[in-house]
Amino acid sequence: MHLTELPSWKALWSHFTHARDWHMRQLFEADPQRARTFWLEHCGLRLDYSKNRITTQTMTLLLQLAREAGVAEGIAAMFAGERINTTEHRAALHVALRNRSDQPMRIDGEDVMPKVRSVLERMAAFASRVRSGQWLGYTHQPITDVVNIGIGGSDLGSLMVCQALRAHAHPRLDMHFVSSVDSAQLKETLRRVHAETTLFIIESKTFTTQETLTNAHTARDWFLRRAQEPQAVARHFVAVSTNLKAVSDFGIDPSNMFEFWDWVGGRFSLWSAIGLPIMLSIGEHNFLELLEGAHAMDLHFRDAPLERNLPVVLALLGIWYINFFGAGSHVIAPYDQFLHRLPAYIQQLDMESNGKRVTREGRPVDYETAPIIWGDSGINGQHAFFQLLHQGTHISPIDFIGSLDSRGSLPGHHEILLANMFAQAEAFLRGRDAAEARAELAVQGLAPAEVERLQAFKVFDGNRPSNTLLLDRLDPRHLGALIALYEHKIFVQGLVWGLNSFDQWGVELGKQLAQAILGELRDELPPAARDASTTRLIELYRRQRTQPC
Ligand code: G6Q
Repeated sequence: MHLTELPSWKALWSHFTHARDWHMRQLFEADPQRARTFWLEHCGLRLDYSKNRITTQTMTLLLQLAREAGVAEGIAAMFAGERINTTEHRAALHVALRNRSDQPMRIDGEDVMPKVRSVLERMAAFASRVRSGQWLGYTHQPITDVVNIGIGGSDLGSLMVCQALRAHAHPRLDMHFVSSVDSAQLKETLRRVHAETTLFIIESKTFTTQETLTNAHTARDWFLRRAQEPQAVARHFVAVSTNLKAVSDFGIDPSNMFEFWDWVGGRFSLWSAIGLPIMLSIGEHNFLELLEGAHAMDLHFRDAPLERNLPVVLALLGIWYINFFGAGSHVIAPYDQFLHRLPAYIQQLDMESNGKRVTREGRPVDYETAPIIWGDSGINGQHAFFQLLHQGTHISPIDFIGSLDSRGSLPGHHEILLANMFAQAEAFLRGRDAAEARAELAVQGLAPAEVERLQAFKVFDGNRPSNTLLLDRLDPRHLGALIALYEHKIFVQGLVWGLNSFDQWGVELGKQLAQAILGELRDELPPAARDASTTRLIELYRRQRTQPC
């Protein structure tokens, strides 16, 4: 049945006519157990979702929505290796990449686990040689720098995890990530490394991506100018791809290629060979811990009842705000400097998965889908964009993410960090009403007229929803669980909205047009008929190339 026809959807709308007027201050006053009721723990992750505009009745209706929308069946289909990516006729079986049990995982009857394990073993053997210093460059020196060349799903995951787990990084290996075709990034990186001791990893699922291949060719030319001998490439270039032919056409020995498969979506690929930079940086043991954490979350997601299922609950809360309150965006605010790339990572995961306007059947939706995901380090955000979150006209639910463990922190710092995180969540919940604002101003000894004039600016409505996610500690296992939590949350939302969360056709149009425009910028193609604005921009560039300003 169509989403908006479901009984639970209609019941939620009728429930919303009351819920929109609730203030969370009253919800907390009315129910002293609230912080216990709306609390879930699993895999070393604690979710406090009591600071939401919900009651138990709201959750009952949202869970009914999940049941009527077929969430349980969708989860089962994913784990069964069904081709749930219907536009590309592919399974989305990234859970197999971190299946640490001895159970098979099948696609069309074939158990994919033997090949998953075999690639993991090759990665581990290679990583161990590089890390131990056995793998030598063309001048017989150990590797000191790893440059990952890739973009989107072939960049963000490894970059985010390597930064998050910097405390576990190998002391000799400096990790660098080059994604942009703006040569500034590659130039800057090459300036900092030496050909003799640098390992390049070219990561591309398709091995056709313009930005990655351009950077890869430039890096190889740079390397050969220094090494002077083509055989040296084999000691310094490895590839991660699904496209063996394109990798060997590029000149990388197939024995230096680490494979993955079409059933691994780019943005879900850090668990595959795409995670090679992660394994090089943190080692096999820690990489397996990352997989273990994700696997624990997978089992929880597959087996826990919907009402105690962390990804399902987070997904339903999101739907409550997006579809009923009209919240167009969602903020990710990590209170951990090492997690500062997490918002960007989740941005791709969510917006590329559910930024869709037609259902799996190709029918336009008549409800909102993915919100705009944004965010940054929470402690920095407090001094910047949090103003809008507190007193602006938009309502953006916020995920506060922090860890309980202060080990590794300088004395006193971790408490200040957590105090701020808790205080912000409290402020978003309670706000400050006019009476409180007046009282605060009066204490400062201001004249009554001035108190009256200023109070309007000092009022905070509060009632702004947030989730608090606390990790026991930021380590490979907890990070694995955290990432898998978001992957599955997004999948559940896609299921409720009836979307295919695993394709990304929106990325295509710009790529095709860029190829055509490139031909014109280089005078290789005649000007095509296009809009006046684009034509003018192309002409401007071509003119200035012959007559620089
Ligand atoms: C991810 C997307 C996209 C992709 C990049 C790189 O899900 O499909 O971000 O990862 O476009 O693609 P290649 O790995 O094929 O170079």
